[in-house]
Amino acid sequence: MAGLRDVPAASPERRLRKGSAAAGAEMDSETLKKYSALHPKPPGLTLQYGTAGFRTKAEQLDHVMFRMGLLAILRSKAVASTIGIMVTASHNPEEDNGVKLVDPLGEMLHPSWEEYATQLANAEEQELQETVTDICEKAAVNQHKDASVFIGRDTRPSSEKLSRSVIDGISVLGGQYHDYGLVTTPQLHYMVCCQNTQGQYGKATLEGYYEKLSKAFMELIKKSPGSGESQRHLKIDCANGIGALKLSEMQPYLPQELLIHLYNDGTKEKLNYLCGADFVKVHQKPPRGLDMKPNERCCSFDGDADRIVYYYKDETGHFHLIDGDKIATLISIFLKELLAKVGQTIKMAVVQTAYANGSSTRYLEETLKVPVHCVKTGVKHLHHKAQEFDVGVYFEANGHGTVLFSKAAETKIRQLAKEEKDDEKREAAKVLENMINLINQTVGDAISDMLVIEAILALKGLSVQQWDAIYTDLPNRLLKVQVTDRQVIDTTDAERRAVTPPGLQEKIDALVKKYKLSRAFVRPSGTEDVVRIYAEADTQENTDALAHEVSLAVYHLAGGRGEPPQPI
Ligand code: 16G
Ligand code: ZN
Repeated sequence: MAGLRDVPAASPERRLRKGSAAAGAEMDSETLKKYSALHPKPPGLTLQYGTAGFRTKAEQLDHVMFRMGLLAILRSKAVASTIGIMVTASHNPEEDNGVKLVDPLGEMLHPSWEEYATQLANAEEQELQETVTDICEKAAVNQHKDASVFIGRDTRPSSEKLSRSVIDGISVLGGQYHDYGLVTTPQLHYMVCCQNTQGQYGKATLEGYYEKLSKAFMELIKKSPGSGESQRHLKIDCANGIGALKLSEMQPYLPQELLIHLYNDGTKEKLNYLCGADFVKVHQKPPRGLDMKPNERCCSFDGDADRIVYYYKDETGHFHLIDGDKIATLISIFLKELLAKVGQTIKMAVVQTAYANGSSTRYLEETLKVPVHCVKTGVKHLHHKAQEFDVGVYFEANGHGTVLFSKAAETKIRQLAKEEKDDEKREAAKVLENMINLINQTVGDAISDMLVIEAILALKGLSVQQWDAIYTDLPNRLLKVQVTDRQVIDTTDAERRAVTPPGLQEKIDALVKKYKLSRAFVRPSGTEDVVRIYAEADTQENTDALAHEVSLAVYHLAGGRGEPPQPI
């Protein structure tokens, strides 16, 4: 693979290895059998490649890892590019693990291949060879092509061994691989993108990542009022995960102006336990292990550092969460002003899911006058939609998001930053150019998002309270209900309406009508065996009542299991 030779092989973590079988040779079925026997599939166990890949208890995943190593090679041959494999279960408990594949430009695995992933993971031992052959035929895999895979893993105790199983799978099919070891999920996405764009996106090393981001950040904050004099402090809850490790590595690259203080760095407590972005968002309370003084700016990463939420405590001790919706709003305000200054017809839109707080959607549409689009839950849906615009800002309320710039918009901005004669326009274009360099366009990235937010707050001279006050969140409640088969719930309109079971949507409509500023929807979870219920209304009391009534409707109309849901 031509691109592989372009990458410097100097850094210590870079070891390009060749698998056992000769690259390009037909698969040797005896070798496959032999290696597969070392990673036996528990008979009868079936798993599905869901919204975030495979995810379950770590001890059930050995065969899945081996087989995803095989699949990554097939995918790499099919698209003649480097493919990424990340071993992580993100915000799930430490005992879980998971795996997801990364496509050539750093995107999530193409949906047509999710099905192959599921087939391969579920094939019984004696069907494995046939399944591989079948995928090769269906996906027109040219077995004679070279293959290359980048591997990364989070800090879970099970991750190292599982990533070795991935390598076994890769080796059987004779591909080249590079094991980056411990990296955040977005760092691996970044590496894959750098590799496949021949370095245009940056250098495919951790150093390259730190240098690219810190340079853009420094360029940005140079222009902030009081730069060089004041120091900005930020407390970061690292969920006892990989974020702590990678932020400490990055610290020497960061300017004096930003002082980050790391908490929950994984040296004492368990990953994601009572901390991290998911915990803070779901429970709407501070993580354990982070002492918060009034009005201090704090944030939480999740276990693999692809989500971030901010928060603070006011003088009365009241906790204020600043979630993905408010992050998207801050970024949109900032970008919109700059785009207006450069005076080009560069169109911006925001992409959200049904979980976005109604106040955020209203603010974006009515006050900021930015088009908002709603898509199904899951990063790939948001990412895909955001690609339709010159500038596509996407965030899930849970804190996963980024900004995508179209090739045309990026070229225009870089050109203006270099050649524009009008000083004000040129300066605005330069800021935009640095934003492009700072944001990780491959996927939501807690480190990159944090730097984007810190730069915007510094440049606009905004405190965390002022940011929070842009709009007031509507009270909201998220519940879950267990049913016999969650697939009896089918939804439409970006999951905002239930099509089945019959009568459920009519019931929800009637309940919603009882309250002011109210909204509710239900959807089967893509990661847990539950149905999720979301409600919002004018007061917390009404919201909780509505959420409870909707959960009862789901319980009765969709085959609830166990005890009926209790009032909140
Ligand atoms: C996964 C998704 C996340 C989504 C969540 C919903 C990716 C990488 N992650 O974590 O975007 O918000 O699932 O979970 O796509 P749920 O279907 O269980 O509600
Ligand atoms: Zn995550």
